[in-house]
Amino acid sequence: TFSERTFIAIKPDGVQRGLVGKVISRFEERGYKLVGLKALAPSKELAEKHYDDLKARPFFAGLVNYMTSGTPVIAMVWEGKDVIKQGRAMIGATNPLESAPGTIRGQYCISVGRNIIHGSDSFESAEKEIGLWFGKAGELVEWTPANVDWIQS
Ligand code: DAT
Ligand code: MG
Repeated sequence: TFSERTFIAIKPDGVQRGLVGKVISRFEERGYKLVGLKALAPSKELAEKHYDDLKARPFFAGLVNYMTSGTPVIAMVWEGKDVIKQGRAMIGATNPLESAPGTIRGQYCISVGRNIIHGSDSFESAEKEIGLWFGKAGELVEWTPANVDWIQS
């Protein structure tokens, strides 16, 4: 729907590699609206809650260590038509070696353990992740872009 929101995060490798602006530009240029953004070094508790559905997987400990390296994660909420599904398509497959060229992962990375970006995979996970990373009141901003009528009708 029009006001659908998704949680997108640039992971520590994306930040270290200077890809923050490029990722933000793709969402901005597509016509999506940024309603929340912050840099934070997530706690182990936050990383574990974020990836709760993967806790039984053999790579879970490594995944949590990577996310809690001390390098910031850039946590964002993007809003707009079909943004959850479209965001996943823009990001590309989980394994960058299977991500189509031109997707974010397909353009910028080659390793599943260093795949630079996260995006919510469903409405339910978007709700959960936005609440987890932007739980405090006032962290998300409702606003109307001046170009809104030129992006959707
Ligand atoms: P996605 O990030 O595309 O939603 P996911 O939710 O299945 O993928 O997994 C979360 C992250 O865990 C993924 O971005 C990278 C890591 N991961 C997934 N599968 C992995 C594997 N087989 N080996 C190492 N890391 C993996
Ligand atoms: Mg996932």
